[in-house]
Amino acid sequence: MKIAIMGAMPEEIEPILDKLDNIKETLYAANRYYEGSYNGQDVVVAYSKIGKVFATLTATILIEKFGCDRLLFSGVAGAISDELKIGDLIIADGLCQHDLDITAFGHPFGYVPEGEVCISSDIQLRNIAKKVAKQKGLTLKEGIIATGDQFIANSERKEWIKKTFKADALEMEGASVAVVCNALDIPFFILRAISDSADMDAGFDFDTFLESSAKISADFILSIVDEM
Ligand code: 3QA
Repeated sequence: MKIAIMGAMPEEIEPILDKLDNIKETLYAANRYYEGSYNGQDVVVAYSKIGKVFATLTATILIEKFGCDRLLFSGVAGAISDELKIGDLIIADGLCQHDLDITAFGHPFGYVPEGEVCISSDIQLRNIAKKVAKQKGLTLKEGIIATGDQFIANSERKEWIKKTFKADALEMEGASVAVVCNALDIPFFILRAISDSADMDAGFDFDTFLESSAKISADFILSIVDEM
């Protein structure tokens, strides 16, 4: 088993890199990939850069070039559900693209022919995450994560995403990782800790809580690796 651990921003993977042994850095496709081991388990770590296109590229390379057969995403997200406060953890049971729109042809938001509105993450990995949360006495919400190439700092847009996709949190990479892993048949899951509430304070909150929330997510991911 070789596990890919992916984030979008440097802050999201730095707490993980700090814990790896024997790191080997490879430059490929204009990005850095870090092969190493965590408590004896082979892992490959990378941050993609922000957004769906970069995330798609990085997830594909982690699988196709580095031979990873599991993919875990760790990072931060904007909350939609009122239950989620800054620092809280959510795992995606399903992921959708809120900015995908060919509704002019009568299709639902988030859908293109031969695709699906919502892609499910791996049930076994989700169960491991729940077990780890229980052991640690942490609350872990399970729900739908909506992805799009927009930083949402607007309550109206947030409400629209909530209503349209029944989403609990939003970010900018998860659904593209889901598309890649689903197509290549690689078990994956997406974990996020809340950094903001996607409202008019989101920019400020994000800057304030990016580092602390990214660390919460990264620590949880490493406990999951231990449990796999
Ligand atoms: C936002 C990051 C992107 O990778 C998606 C954080 C947290 N809150 C969000 C929100 N809307 C959408 N996504 C999120 N991540 C990048 S913009 C800031 C870049 O600063 C999740 C996320 N409300 C870089 C310094 O200039």
